[in-house]
Amino acid sequence: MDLTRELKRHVTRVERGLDLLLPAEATRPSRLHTAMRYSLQAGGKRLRPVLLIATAELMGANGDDALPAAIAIECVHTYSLIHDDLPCMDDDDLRRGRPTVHKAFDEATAVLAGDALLTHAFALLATSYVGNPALAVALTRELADAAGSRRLVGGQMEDLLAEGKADATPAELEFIHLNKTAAMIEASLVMGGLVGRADDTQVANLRQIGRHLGLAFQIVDDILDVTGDSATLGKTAGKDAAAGKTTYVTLHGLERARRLAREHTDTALGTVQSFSGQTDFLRTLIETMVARSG
Ligand code: GRG
Repeated sequence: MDLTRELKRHVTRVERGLDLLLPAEATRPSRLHTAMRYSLQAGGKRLRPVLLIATAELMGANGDDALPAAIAIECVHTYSLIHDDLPCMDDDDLRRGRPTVHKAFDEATAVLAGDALLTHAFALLATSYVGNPALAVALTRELADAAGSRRLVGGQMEDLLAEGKADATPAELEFIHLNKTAAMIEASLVMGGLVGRADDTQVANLRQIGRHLGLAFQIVDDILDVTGDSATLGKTAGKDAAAGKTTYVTLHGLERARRLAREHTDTALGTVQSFSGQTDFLRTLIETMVARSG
């Protein structure tokens, strides 16, 4: 299969959806809506929305029906990046290859743009799936769980608490990454499944894929922080070491970290095999997401 062409088809659909489903820059207050679009339209890789749409299509749904859910997850992901970059959190100047929102605008605007994106995500689910209330509720619950205090926000809290703590344990690190990173990847797959009317077993399998893919993705991110450069990454490299953070690389070394990433990827790919239908794109996408570590 031609991954590049298929990926382009998905990303084009997501970019079009972002433009269509976000308030226009001119909407009052224009500064806020401009900041929301500035961060969203800065050219992220769109992995989560593409995963969501690809999963819905794998389950036999029409990709357009999955688009509002895909935009909702990208809104939540982007809010988390904007807030993560703030001086009170990771304090970063560069994101998606451009100045972070608080650098390009100001801190208060960055906080508000993040708040507004998070809220907009749920408004999108409520309005776009109003014709299928059971689906609207299931999608809302999934996204709220993944983005909430036990998962994304909780993972970020423990990440901040672990900062400078050179003796974090593998179990602590796993909690952080299962929630800070894997939760949103898991939700992408599950929400795609829900749009495609997945049954309970299929949802459980999608969760399993998301969990292992999320961990592999984070291990690769830790590796790239050591081996990558800021220009290629579009964000500041070497930040983990500078912050004295425990990562998969500090805990296990580069070679074992690479091996662990491979193992989690293989588990994710193995579970994809449980789906009948056209799994080529999903399998290739998973490989691509974790192939960045070289
Ligand atoms: C502020 C509640 C809150 C959470 C922040 C997302 C996050 C949690 C922190 C960002 C730091 C980090 C390394 C997170 C791990 C997940 C990750 C690698 C995010 C970046 O995702 P990509 O590479 O980014 O898909 P793009 O820009 O391509 O969308």
